[in-house]
Amino acid sequence: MAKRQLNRRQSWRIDKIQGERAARAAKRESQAVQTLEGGDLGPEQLGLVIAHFGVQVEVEAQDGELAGQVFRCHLRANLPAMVTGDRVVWRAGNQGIGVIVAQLPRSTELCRPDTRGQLKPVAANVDLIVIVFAPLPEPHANLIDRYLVAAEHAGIRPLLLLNKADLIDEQNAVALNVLLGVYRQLGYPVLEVSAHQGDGMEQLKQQLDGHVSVFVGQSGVGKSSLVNSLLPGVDTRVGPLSELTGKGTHTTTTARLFHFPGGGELVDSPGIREFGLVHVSRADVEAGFIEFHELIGQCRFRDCKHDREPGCALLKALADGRVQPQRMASYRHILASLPEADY
Ligand SMILES: Nc1nc2c(ncn2[C@@H]2O[C@H](COP(=O)(O)OP(=O)(O)O)[C@@H](O)[C@H]2O)c(=O)[nH]1
Ligand SMILES: [Mg+2]
Ligand SMILES: [Zn+2]
Repeated sequence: MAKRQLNRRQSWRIDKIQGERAARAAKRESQAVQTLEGGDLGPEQLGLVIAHFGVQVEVEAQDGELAGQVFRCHLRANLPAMVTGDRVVWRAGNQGIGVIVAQLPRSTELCRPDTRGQLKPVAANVDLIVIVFAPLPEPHANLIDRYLVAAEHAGIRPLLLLNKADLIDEQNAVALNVLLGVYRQLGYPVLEVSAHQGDGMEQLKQQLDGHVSVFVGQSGVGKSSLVNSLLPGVDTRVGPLSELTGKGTHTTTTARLFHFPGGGELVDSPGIREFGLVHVSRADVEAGFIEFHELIGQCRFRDCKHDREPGCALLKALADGRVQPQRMASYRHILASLPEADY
């Protein structure tokens, strides 16, 4: 079915209404902050944003006697937008409501395009991308390579996780070993687990400890099963902990931060699990193939497309076996899928 197109007048009205709504929300917000600031505020302390709803966020106290407790917080005007995973300085007000006074620098940002195609951060300070695949649905090396490019682009370390190890049989074992071998040879950490049978789950917990992780991968590989097994008794679909004050400003969370009982944090939302390759250039794709790093810049022609040019360092490495054919094919496939303008 074709999407109903809004005409210009309708879109203009919607934009206008949304603009007015945002202005009213901002006004309420600054009044709320003023009221809080007028009262007794606690000392400045460190906090972790565990969820955000438009103009308000949920902050977990990181130090002092409040450590571990969760507070709804308003944002002081002039602060940048907050996302889940942000580390902040905040002050407690009365009735469990606080004010964020500063945002600490982010070590990483996971971005997604919004409805207008603009890249927006959705999570901050994630430092491990767990790329999940399984014997079934049949894994595609190309998809794994896309996630690796995305991870490299975001500056976040990847972990390759083969789930459903209980489904490895005589039929698929050889192909799976070849696939895993490609990534082990490149030096990527690879783990085999079964969310159902529990094999390898202890090693996985050890790998997650001390990190802020996201789980990504195609539908059906067992991400929900893994997360449920690692977070027993937690409903990851839950939105806000409580109804927030702002009437009519019902906004759903884009991501929420959870603590693994075995150590480490998970940032999770359906959107993040679908995190893929967005808005990368040819150079980004090349940078995402770690075995190319020492080869880029070594070709005879500076604008070499590594296609059939003489003196191409990548083609030579391919012929010598230093670049694996499957990875070269994957590289070409990803490049071919980029919009023309990104070349
Ligand atoms: N055999 C087997 N099946 C699994 C395992 N983990 C998940 N599944 C099954 O795979 C299917 C998809 O799992 P789900 O967690 O919904 O995957 P998601 O789409 O990535 O979130 C479900 O039928 C699960 O029961 C596993 O370790 N072994
Ligand atoms: Mg799922
Ligand atoms: Zn070349």
